[in-house]
Amino acid sequence: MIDFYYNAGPNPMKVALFLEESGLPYRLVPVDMLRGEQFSPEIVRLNPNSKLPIIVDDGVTVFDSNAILLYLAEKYQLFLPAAEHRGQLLSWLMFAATGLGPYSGQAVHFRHYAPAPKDYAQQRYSFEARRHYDVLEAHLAQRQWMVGDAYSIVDMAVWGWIRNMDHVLGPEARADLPNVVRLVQEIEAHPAAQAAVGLREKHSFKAEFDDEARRAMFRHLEPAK
Ligand SMILES: N[C@@H](CCC(=O)N[C@@H](CS)C(=O)NCC(=O)O)C(=O)O
Repeated sequence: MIDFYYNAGPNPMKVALFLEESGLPYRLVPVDMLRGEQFSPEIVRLNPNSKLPIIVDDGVTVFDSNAILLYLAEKYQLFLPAAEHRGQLLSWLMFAATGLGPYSGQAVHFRHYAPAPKDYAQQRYSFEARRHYDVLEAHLAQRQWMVGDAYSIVDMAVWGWIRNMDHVLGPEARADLPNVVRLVQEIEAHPAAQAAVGLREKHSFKAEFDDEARRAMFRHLEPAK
């Protein structure tokens, strides 16, 4: 049995999609990040970086969404591109892990949450996030799926973020990214994607971005001790 520590954020959603697509049995463990539950001793023991997702699979702990996708795909031999595409698999997974995800996350922060003055930072992160989506657009203009000729964990890894493109880049970006939009639509036609997105309804995650949430999410604003 797999314990899946999650919330409805882009990174946990990639793993939710894999679990739903695979049909593997799993148990949901909700972690409410706006209440700061990611800093509890239990979570820190599993992931010293205090972030989600985390899985515990028969006693084996794995954190970081792209590591989890690779671990599950290899262990259960599911959604792995053919061996000849190994180089592309690793390259695009790392692109998602080190570029698409972090730049999208920072673009969201500066677009929607950061206090002024923020023009320089917003411009920098919006530009870099958009650049990553443009790389995806050019890549997907040539092929149906991210790697090889079949749906794989790389599509799941990018889906977590590209499904939120309006929030990351602004809704106007869609018109320039038809192939990125197409991939989102293709994946979201799967019942597994609908099930993954629907998981959040099973728990009453905090929605209000109040002082408690700000303390949990913006720890850099706390006065130095
Ligand atoms: N590199 C990590 C990033 C994980 C991450 O940032 N997760 C967010 C949810 S999408 C989180 O747990 N945030 C809590 C926090 O920043 O305190 C991954 O891909 O899993």
